[in-house]
Amino acid sequence: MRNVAFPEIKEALLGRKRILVASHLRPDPDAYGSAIAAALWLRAEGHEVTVWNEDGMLEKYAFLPSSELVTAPPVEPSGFDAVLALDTSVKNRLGTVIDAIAGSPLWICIDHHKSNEGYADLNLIDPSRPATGQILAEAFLNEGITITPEMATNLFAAISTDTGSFQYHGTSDRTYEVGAELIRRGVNVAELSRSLYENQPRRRLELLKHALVNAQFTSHDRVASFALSLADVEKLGVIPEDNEGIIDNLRSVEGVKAAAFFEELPEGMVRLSLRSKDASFDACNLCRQFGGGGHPMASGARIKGAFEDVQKTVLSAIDAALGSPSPIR
Ligand SMILES: [Mn+2]
Repeated sequence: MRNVAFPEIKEALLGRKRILVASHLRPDPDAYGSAIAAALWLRAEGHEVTVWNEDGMLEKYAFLPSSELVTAPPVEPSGFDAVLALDTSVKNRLGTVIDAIAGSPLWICIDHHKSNEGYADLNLIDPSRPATGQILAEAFLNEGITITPEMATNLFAAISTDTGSFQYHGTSDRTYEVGAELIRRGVNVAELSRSLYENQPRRRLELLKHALVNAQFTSHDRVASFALSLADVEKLGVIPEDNEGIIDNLRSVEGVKAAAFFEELPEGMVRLSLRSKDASFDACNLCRQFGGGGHPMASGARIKGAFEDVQKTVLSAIDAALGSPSPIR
């Protein structure tokens, strides 16, 4: 694959009138924030910009400035001169967006997933950055591109959530510097953080209660996991977007190196979300064994099989990957 620097991408977009900006399904604020910030930049440059996400704009992130730019793709395909895919590790994570693109536009990808093999014509993939939003923010700063308060807020939301509020692996001095630059350009940190972190629906708390009561500790208490069956979903009345972040409560337990969340899906499928807290356990490698991928510290997979069987298989694969516990604790 060909990895390029941002100026080459900027150059390639010059003179391309209609640009589609897209990001991965089951979007998080990095997917949305990067897409909205990129769209605002491209609009300011005079392009005709469309922003699609398979899930449209989720209610819980609709507070992001200019969130109304994001829509679900239409059924009838449209043609574009270029497609800019953001935060999307494999093309099929764009979901129904792909079916809505007619013709063969120039494909550009900007992403920070280690597992991204570069499916676009021009790829800017930098796994050393903890969020796609940071790659974009640095690119804008380096190129002297005007970052409006709306763009800054979207980029800050992207970085804040992907780093667990500037905490996780990959958060560097540069991340804080970029954060500071964005604050100087108009981010209201307290207001944004309240919208991001202190605005959860009651349903989500019910799900958290369920997770805490049903958490299991295995592999000498180095693995914490919980399972959510279709029956549980029905009983609790939760919707998929409520799941986000629940797993972090399990990972936060002392001594836990890996946290797994198993979600039963219709038609004999199971969604695995896997988190690592220790560099010696690579969640991405583990998920790849099951056809998934992501980051070393946060990955996922969709696995076919009976709910209980998949849990057993995955937990024993994690156990094997962890090896024997060290005798000195
Ligand atoms: Mn991301």
